[in-house]
Amino acid sequence: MNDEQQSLLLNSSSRFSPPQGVKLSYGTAGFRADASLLPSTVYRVGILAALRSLKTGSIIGLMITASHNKVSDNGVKIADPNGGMLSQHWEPFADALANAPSPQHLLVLINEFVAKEGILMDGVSHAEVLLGRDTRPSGDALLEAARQGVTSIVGAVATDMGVLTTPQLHWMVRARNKGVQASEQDYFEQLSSSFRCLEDLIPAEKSKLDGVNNKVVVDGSNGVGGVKLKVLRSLLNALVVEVRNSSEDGGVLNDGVGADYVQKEKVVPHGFDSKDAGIRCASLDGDADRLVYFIVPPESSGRIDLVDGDKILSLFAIFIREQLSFLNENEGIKNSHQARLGVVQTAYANGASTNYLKQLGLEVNFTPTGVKYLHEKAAEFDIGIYFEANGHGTVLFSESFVGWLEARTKEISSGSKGSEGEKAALRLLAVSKLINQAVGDALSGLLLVEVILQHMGWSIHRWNELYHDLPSRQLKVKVADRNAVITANAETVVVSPPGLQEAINAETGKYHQGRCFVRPSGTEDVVRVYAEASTQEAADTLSNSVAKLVDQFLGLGSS
Ligand code: NG1
Ligand code: ZN
Repeated sequence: MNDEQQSLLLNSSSRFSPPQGVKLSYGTAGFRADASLLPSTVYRVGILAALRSLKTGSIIGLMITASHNKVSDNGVKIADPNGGMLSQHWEPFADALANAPSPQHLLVLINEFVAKEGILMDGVSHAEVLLGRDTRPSGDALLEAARQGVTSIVGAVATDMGVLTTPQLHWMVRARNKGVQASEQDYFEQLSSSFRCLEDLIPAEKSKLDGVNNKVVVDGSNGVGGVKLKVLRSLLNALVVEVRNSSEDGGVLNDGVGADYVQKEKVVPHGFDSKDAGIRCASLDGDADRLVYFIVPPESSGRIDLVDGDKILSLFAIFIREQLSFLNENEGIKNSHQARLGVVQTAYANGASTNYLKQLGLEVNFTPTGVKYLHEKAAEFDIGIYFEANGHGTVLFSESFVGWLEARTKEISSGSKGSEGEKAALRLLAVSKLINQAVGDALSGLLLVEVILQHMGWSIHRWNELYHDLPSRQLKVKVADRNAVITANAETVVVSPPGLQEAINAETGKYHQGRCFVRPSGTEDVVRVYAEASTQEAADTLSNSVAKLVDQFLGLGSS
């Protein structure tokens, strides 16, 4: 590092003191904390992003958001060149940077790291970081901190992309690095045109929207998703999208609204009531990377029927499997491409969804919790569908399969209606453009759900009836050290402390259709307990008993 670079870093970092007595960690979702604690961390993540751009020779993204957390929190995370999450290999460096006590320590860390990684800080190499933020009031000042971090590396520029959903920023990073159009307008155009293409390919007998079914009401969690959805809907024809709880409506972000609230509490969000009974409703989270649907029942109990990420996955799987079977039936002789379809879930997926998917003959894979694991696994297939029950997920298409689809669809003369196989190829290609290939995206997910329901001629009730969720319960247990819980087999088995798994097995064995697992949270200082059984009462009792076991084995020691 030359003198100019050194003094630039020392000068700018002296303006951002790290908070005293707080240890921050780049968890499964980046750094998150009360916004007042974050300027120095965001500034330092700006430095990291610039270094990552130098290292990879590609554009990097930096998103300022705390997703479904309360409005006074904020956070920061990095999008890697392919639009995915930051390589896990860099996470320890992120932790070290955020916690360096002084500018001098920071400089030593950076020097050591660039030497180890072989990053050329010659002042000639160019780096670029795209910055985005959600609607949180603290976002503007934190974006400025990020900009200062990026530009404290000689040769690095920061491009402010403005207020965005998290998936929009990931999409833009991916598109820029592929050398294709990457503005926000391009995003909206790609989503809306592929949606219209799928609409045009709906079988004639099902294509008549009946005036009841063409409307979806969306809870925007008082965040950025509602604002963007309003732009997107202006580019659609037949679908009516009513947006409630959008950030400009004045409600508090994520307060009694949004996908996280709806999924965890299973109650009607603010802005919805019994007048919405029976209508197709959906909820986004604060940065619009999660999507769940719900139905308000006719009686005013305040409860909802949740149509969660597992059911979205099932809907996508049915549709894609149908298209693949058309392809194979009609194209089998002409083309030998047998696409491999896989689905990926975590242990939080409802057991009824897993059984259903297996009954369809699909290959179901499990990974530990965390989008990066699911995404990585799904990328092994020609078409990989992954979802967390909480509504984060997407459908990944391999480059070779997209290439095959492109070549196949080019042969179809324009205007011709084509065979079932040809239509299936066109549909799959449109799905690969509609659904975000970088991360889970509530807006693109919503459009795909909507067009598949039209394609099937299904109401939300018909969709919800695919299978019945087993009753489940999630609990949190405070323990002295959550990292004392070590798990294996995609977090379904505890290997340490010894004896705990045997005790959980003995308890679970008492319940019909019982299933239970415990794991340390990656985002909160708790151990989570998940239990399923044939009745709600049984799921509640099982989860309570296992929570007691966790407390006995790992308790705070005070009682
Ligand atoms: P943790 O706190 O590790 O359980 C939670 C969610 C994850 C994921 C991350 C990131 C549950 C049970 N866990 O992780 O699925 O979304 O937050 O936001 O919902
Ligand atoms: Zn989110």
